[in-house]
Amino acid sequence: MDGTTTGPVDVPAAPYPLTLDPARTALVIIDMQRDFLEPGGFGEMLGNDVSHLARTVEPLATVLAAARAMGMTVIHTREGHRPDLTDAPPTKLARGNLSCGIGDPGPKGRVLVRGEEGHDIIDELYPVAGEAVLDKPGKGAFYATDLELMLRNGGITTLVVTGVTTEVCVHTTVREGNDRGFECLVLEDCVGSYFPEFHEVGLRMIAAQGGIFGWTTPSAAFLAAIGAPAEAVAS
Ligand code: TIU
Repeated sequence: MDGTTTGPVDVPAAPYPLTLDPARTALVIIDMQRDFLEPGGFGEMLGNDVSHLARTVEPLATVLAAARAMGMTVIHTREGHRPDLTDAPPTKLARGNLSCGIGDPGPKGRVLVRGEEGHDIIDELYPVAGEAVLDKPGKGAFYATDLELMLRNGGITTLVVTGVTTEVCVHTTVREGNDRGFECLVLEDCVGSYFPEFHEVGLRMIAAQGGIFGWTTPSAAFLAAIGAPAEAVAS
């Protein structure tokens, strides 16, 4: 952290304010990949309307710019598999009875395969040097990855979770993080679902019961609380 904020801050959130220390907080960006966000990708092949996810890009780009300006830890994840698919459960490969599924050639290369165009992160949020890019075979970012090790080694206690999709990979990651003792704050406008109703209920599920899995808040509330530099927020 080389930012303007020192020490813990209170972030207005549901179900109650979350105290976090930006120096011990990681911005986690889940699966903002072409395969999920762009027409012709895996998300659309599953029968989804990808336009529902587009609204997350601009606010997330603002949060990412602020995190970079403040020197906050940033971690990007990508869901996908080795080219030989040895890390993909046969059940996952078979799911959906798709004519073009995981590993098959599609318009953006082999679907959800590492190294292929569709598997990579969209240009607007592309990682820069110093930001971890974590390849995960499952929905959760902790399963079969070294994320927990990286976070513990970095002294991270709080995750600001963003990305897609709200009720699938975001939810799974928040649940996994919560069980491991990390405080998880989900930025409401920086997560999205192909199903608006799942998005709404997914957010409510996180904050219900006194914050059973974590907290939720709009990105503007988070940025104001951490004292994000105005030029980063405006860019
Ligand atoms: N299909 C769906 O909603 N999501 C996924 O398959 N992966 C993620 O959420 N990243």
